[in-house]
Amino acid sequence: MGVVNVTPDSFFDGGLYASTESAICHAVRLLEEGADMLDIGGESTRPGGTPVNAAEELRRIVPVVQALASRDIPVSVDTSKPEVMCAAIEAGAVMINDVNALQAPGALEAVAAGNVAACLMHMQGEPRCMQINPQYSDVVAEVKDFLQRRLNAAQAAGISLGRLVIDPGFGFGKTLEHNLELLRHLDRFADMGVPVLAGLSRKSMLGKLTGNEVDDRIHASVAAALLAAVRGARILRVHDVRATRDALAVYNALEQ
Ligand code: HH2
Repeated sequence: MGVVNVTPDSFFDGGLYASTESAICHAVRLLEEGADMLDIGGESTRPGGTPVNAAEELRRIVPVVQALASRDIPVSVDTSKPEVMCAAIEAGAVMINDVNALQAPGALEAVAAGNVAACLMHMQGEPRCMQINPQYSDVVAEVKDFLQRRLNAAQAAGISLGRLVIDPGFGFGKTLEHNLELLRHLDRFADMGVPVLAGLSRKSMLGKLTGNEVDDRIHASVAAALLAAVRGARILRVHDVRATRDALAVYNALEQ
């Protein structure tokens, strides 16, 4: 899954693809590099980020989603707002990627009615304050328990298991130790009966491990993506598609 942020402030690609044309061009480039699908975002969820309203999020993403979907490109939209979900589905998105796991009133209904796939992600707190002292007694068990409850809620709302994906939410209300513990035990999420998505690309945990700034985290990102794949992740949400594809080609050759 290639990431395209149509935002001025995303933590890595903020401002690079903020216009419709540049976002579409970047999306096409990521497909050429080997992405199977694209995740289009109109609001940064970085720690301390400022929320945007639905009208602005729609202005950013809808033309991009329409242009890509009209070329039969599988598009996911990264949003937590039910009205953005509805408009994204109308514009042709086939998946809603929600860092809030469809907890907003109306979100489950929007996905159920739209007959699309959904990624349910775990986050402790909210982006504005999630990195201030996150706490768990057993991070793997607690994140699994949350995701299981959200899978149950989604199914109760009429979204079949075959449409759902789970994500432990690396960096969303987690310390470096929490993130490492989740990556170490990612195979325990792969046992939950739905595909696991992992988003580690360029994240600050990789900066903490390497001492590198965000622009210099491609090697660490590829290593993290590959380790997630080895532990059962089925969807890798990445900014660097080509480099990740190359690493997967080596891994897949051994696994065949
Ligand atoms: N990470 C980000 C955004 N959305 N969705 C899922 N399912 N999993 C993730 O790990 C995830 C996500 C953060 O990355 P990015 O979109 O590049 O940054 P920003 O939120 O600043 O736009």
